Amino acid sequence: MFLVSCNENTKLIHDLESYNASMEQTGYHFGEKISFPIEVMNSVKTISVSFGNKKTSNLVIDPRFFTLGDNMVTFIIKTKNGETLNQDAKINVFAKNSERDIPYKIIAEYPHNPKNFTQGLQMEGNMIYESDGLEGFSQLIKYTLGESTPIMVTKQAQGVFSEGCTIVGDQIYQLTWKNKKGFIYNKDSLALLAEFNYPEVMEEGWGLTYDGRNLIASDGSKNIYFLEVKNPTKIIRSISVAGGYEVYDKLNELEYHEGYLYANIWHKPIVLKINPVNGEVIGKFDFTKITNENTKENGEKILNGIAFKGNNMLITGKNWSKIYEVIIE
Ligand SMILES: [Ca+2]
Repeated sequence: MFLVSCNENTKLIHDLESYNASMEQTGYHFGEKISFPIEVMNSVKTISVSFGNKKTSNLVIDPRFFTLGDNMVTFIIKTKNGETLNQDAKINVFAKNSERDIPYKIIAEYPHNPKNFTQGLQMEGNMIYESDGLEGFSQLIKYTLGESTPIMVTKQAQGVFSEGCTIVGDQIYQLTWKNKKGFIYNKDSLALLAEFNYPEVMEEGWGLTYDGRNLIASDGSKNIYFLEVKNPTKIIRSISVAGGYEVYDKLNELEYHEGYLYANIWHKPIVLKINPVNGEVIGKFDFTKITNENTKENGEKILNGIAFKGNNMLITGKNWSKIYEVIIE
């Protein structure tokens, strides 16, 4: 009897595991129900989903429990034999509509200092504001587009690794990677005005932008956090990002422009256009060609820098020697 039950349990877990694995590509959408194959359901009394800190016995993909993108869950199965079994699974939730490839044309190239390990890029007027990373080399600089010599430089203290930056009125906000804090500078002089702690839930500081109301930050996950400007430790709301057929994580440099959020992804030659209301990716720019040209001799020289010059996008990367101006078609 024991052996039979043991074998049945092994088979049940195996069936559940292969079903869940087979569904990773297909994914689910909000409102759909997870329907397990009949051979699984035949041996099951109840099945519930645990997310670690919360649990539901409803198998509908409900936004109260699931987020867009990948969800790491554990299925808790009570068998008809009265035993409890656990099976870990990745449940992918996709956006309602598929993202489209956005056509573009590169219409201009400008110099970019290849010493700059770019982590944040923004343009205002004819001026580029750039945050550069690496310990011992971290800095905030400003220079005229077309020049690569900065007209102003603020170096970071030893031990600080700078990340994304954004303009908020007459100030600049800048994140750090692992120092758990950010800095506020005077936009004209780049003089340091204040420090803040970014929210505890953000494991690291990556990208930063501003939508006219809130700071918007990434932390290297699939999540984007909207922070209060006056107190950036406070999260106003957050979104998870996914496309119609693909999950994305490691969201990095950000730019908010005309109602949409643009993000590039760590070690990928693409820029996503995201609906900032719900996290759905609506379009994707493929910058494989310029990324390959710039990444040739060092794989860490990745695309990481999005700014807007009017309605044209500016793209650069870590240690790239150029900034590209992109007209969106
Ligand atoms: Ca940016």
